[in-house]
Amino acid sequence: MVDNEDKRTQLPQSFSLDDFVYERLLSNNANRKVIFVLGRCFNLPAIVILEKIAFTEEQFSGTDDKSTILKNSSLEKIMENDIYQNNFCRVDSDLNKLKATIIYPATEKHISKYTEQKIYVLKETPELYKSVTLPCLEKEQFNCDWVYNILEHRQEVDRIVIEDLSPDVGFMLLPDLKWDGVTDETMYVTAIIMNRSIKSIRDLRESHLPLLENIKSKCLAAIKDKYGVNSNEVRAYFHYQPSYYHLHVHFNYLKYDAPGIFCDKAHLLDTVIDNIKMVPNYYEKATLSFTVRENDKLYDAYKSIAEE
Ligand code: G7M
Repeated sequence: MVDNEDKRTQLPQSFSLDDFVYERLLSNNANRKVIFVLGRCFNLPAIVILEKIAFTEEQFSGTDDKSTILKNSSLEKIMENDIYQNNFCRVDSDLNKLKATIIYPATEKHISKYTEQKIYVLKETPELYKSVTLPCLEKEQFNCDWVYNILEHRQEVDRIVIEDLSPDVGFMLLPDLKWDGVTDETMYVTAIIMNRSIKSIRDLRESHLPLLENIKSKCLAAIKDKYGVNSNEVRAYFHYQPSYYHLHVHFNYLKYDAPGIFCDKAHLLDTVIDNIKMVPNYYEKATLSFTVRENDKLYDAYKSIAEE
């Protein structure tokens, strides 16, 4: 399959999933109710990610009859026994939307990322970061054009929640691609920093504390303002390794188990700030563990070191 990293083909405005020719299932996550499907659109590879959306309280409490799930449903019985009954429930299609994310043209890296595969944990010393991780990510990392489109106000402009254009401590906060932007129960916004020279937490030093403190205080205030979520109900963290090597902070609603929140990948913003306050070059000296997928080039790179 061709790699489409340099092709900037866009889907036409009139695009519908009828234009998507199914090829194969990449993975199916029954817990998250998300499916990743590979196909082709206009002869180029495309990935469609379909996700069932969480319920909202308004779908039940709406005063307008039409807006409540229960008022417009029909039941199809599966079984009953004593006081127990199981049914399929059909609801108005407007109240039962799927979130559909489309990646087009999809690259080999995207296909690999969403393919079901084994994962392994690696321990990265500072030396291994310099000799193995850094050269590998410089060659293999995902393109960050979508990040620069945001920072240069070319895309997602109307989605920006708050921005601070300072080159040193500035950032833009906006809904993450993983969020539909309306379901409060799964609130997920991301702060992308203005400075283009910080790839990940590995690069963070004492001089970046004002940047981290600025992001923390302004983003938590903006989230409270816009979504009504208190700062003690927000999970603020980095990924290590991230998919995109331009520093950004994930913020989501604590009750929502967003993908990538586990200790093998997530580093709390507060902990990162504290570590740097205690040891100014903590992230230069620390051994950091993280997970890789079997098909990741980074896994190959570490495997070849182990075999030497
Ligand atoms: O794993 P990492 O820390 O690199 O996470 C990157 C985050 O950026 C993920 O949560 C993605 O869902 C999010 N993201 C990726 N893309 C391509 C976009 C995009 O085009 N727009 C927005 N708003 N978020 C994105």
